Amino acid sequence: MPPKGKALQNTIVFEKSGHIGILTINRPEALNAINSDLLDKLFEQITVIAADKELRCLIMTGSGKAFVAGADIGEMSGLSREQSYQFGIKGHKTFCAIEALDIPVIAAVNGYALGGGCELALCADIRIASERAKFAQPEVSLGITPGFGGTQRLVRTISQANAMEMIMTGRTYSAQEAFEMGLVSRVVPGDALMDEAMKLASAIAANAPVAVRASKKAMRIKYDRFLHADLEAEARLFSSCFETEDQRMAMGAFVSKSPKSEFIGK
Ligand code: DAK
Repeated sequence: MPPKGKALQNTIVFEKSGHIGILTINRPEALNAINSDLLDKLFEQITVIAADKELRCLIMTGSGKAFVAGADIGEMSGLSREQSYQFGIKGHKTFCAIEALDIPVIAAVNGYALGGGCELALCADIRIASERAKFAQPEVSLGITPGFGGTQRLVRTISQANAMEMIMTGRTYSAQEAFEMGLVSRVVPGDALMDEAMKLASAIAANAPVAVRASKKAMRIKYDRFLHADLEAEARLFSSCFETEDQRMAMGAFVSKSPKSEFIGK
């Protein structure tokens, strides 16, 4: 059945197909990078979804060749420590609202899921990936730490060693490697991604809604314990990286499309 509904805002598109919601991050000209405005619209849309009692499952995906290529580096490049802290708190509010949905959330990762994009996928209950998907937490190569919950959600999702390696190296992982680490539950051909996501969502939506919601809540108890306090600690740590020479140099190099200098530790 084709999705019904209409776009609420430009950068966030929401459609419904029966009991299934499909939320698309839609800023393809910047590979769906998350800026403050997009974050506000995402929060607004999640609030609408939370109030919709017809919905039984939500799929999140991205338009074009990216799921989300990260937080918007141009917007972040000039932030002060205090502004970066506020940006992080705003991100946590939105990402926690996704996790707090009582229906299951599936991330259908269609392409780049980098930095804030990988962190957004981590807010879903189930992640499936196109074979074209790429995953990374490259923040340390930009002079900062993950700031939308990656340091906390990654260690709760995959092994400590794999999470440490992924964040400390900043390297990019293929969809197959993400599957082997347990970051995604399956990899499917690119053209089949949304069909597979819809099949999965339909199977979930055909089950008893009260039981599905109760199962989700029960399975999240251990994961969610201390999460909010841990995210607050993350926010304090990443803001300490802002206004450093390394952060200004690395983000400035991305924005001006020039090569990075060596990091100096200041
Ligand atoms: N931010 C802003 N613009 C981005 C972007 C991003 N993350 N990623 C891509 N774009 C833009 C590019 O600048 C380009 O714009 P124009 O030049 O056309 O105006 C357009 O998207 C297309 O990108 P490319 O021309 O680069 O496309 P390619 O296929 O050649 O390369 C790429 C694709 C994904 C390899 C490349 O775009 C890339 O390396 N992008 C950056 C990936 C990245 O490093 N992402 C992680 C960002 S760090 C925090 C909160 C959150 C976070 C941290 C702190 N606090 C609250 C403080 C999270 C941090 C991150 O996510």
